[in-house]
Amino acid sequence: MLKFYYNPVSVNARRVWITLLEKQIPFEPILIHLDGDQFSDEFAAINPLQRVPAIADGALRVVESLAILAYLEAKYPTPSLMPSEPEAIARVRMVETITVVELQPETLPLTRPLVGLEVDPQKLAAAEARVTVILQFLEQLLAQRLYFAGADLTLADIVAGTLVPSLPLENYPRLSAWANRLAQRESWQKTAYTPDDIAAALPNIRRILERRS
Ligand SMILES: N[C@@H](CCC(=O)N[C@@H](CS)C(=O)NCC(=O)O)C(=O)O
Repeated sequence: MLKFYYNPVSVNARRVWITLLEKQIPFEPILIHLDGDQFSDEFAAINPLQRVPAIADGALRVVESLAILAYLEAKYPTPSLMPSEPEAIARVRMVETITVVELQPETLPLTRPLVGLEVDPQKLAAAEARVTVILQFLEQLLAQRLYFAGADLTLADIVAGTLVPSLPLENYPRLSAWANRLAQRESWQKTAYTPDDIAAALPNIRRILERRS
C-alpha cells in the first residue's frame, strides 16, 4: 500500500493528504514528528531533504508536494483533478505556482509573531503588501467560478485551498465563498488540524522558522 509521510500541521503535506482522499487512494499514513524524526536515518532514506511530505509507492519514492500531486494524477487518473483544456490547465498551473512560489514564502514573516518570534517591521509590511497583491489576483482569477478551473475541484483548489483560507479574507468575497465551499468537503474536514495539534507543534514551528530566517 502507498505510504504517506506527513505531519498534521504541514500545509505542504495536507495538499497531498487531501488529494489521496479526493481520489480515494488507499494509503498508510506515517506520522513524522517535526522535532527530530525528519532528521532520522530512516526518514532520510525516504527524503534526503528531510522534509514532509513524501510518499513511497512500491519501490518508488516521491518528494516535493507538487511532484507528488503530478504523480498521483498520472498514476490514479480517476477522479480527475486536472482539466484537459489548455486555458484551464494554464489556470491550474498558475494558481499552484503562485501559491507555492509567491504566496507561501510571504506568509513566513506573518507567522513569526504568532509563534513568539520577532519580525522586522519593514519585512512584515512588505510581506503584507505582497500578500494583498497576490490575493487580489487570485480573487480576479476565481471570478464567478465555483472552483479555479470551473465547476469541478482541481489541484489548483487543493494547493491554494490549503493555504489561502488561513489568511484574512474579509476583503475578498469570492475567495471567502470558495474557502467556505472547500470547508464543506469531507477531505478538508478530515485533514483539518485541531487547536491541540497547533499547540503541540508550536515549538517545532518556531524552530523551523528560526532556521529559515
Ligand atoms: N517544497 C517542499 C516543502 C516541504 C516543507 O517545507 N515541509 C516542512 C513542513 S511544512 C518540513 O518538513 N519542515 C521540516 C524542517 O524544516 O525541519 C514541498 O512542497 O513539499
